[in-house]
Amino acid sequence: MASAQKNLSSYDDSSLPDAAPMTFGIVVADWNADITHELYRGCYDTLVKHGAKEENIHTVQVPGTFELPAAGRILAAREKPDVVVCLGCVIKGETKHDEYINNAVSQGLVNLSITTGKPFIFGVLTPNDHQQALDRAGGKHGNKGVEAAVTAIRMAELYRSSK
Ligand code: DLZ
Repeated sequence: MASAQKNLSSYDDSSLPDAAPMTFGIVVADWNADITHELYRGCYDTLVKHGAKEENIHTVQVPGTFELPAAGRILAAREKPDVVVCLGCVIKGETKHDEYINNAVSQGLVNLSITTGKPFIFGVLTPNDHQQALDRAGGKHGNKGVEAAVTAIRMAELYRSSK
């Protein structure tokens, strides 16, 4: 029987769509700034590397990860970007604050994506300790801000094709 499967593309660096016509919002939390500002750098540089124009990348800083959904909504309404990337880092501590924040933010961002029809990208690290965060912000596990940017470009393409 003939297969109806689509050949899935690998979306490595060379197969990503050109980001030149796309517009982006980035919200970055300042809590754990040594980590989140590195995520931001990786994200921003990756968007530009793939053709995004600097004037089409709108950035907002917020105090902590908990503020990402509210600020993302404000940024989306103000600048009308194709996609909003939200970057933060919540490190596990002695209390359950990380669970409350991470659950609220992941739920908040998916709710925004569904209710607005615009993609909101979850670029939040949820490490057990500071070293795990460093490992994912330019360390041995790469920079998750780069991955968030790649996801944003793919989702911006999908969003633009739906308009
Ligand atoms: C309060 C708090 C704590 C304890 N830890 C973090 C964290 O690890 N990462 C982070 O981004 N934010 C943290 N915050 C701050 C909250 O996200 C938020 O800014 C405050 O609760 C005010 O709403």
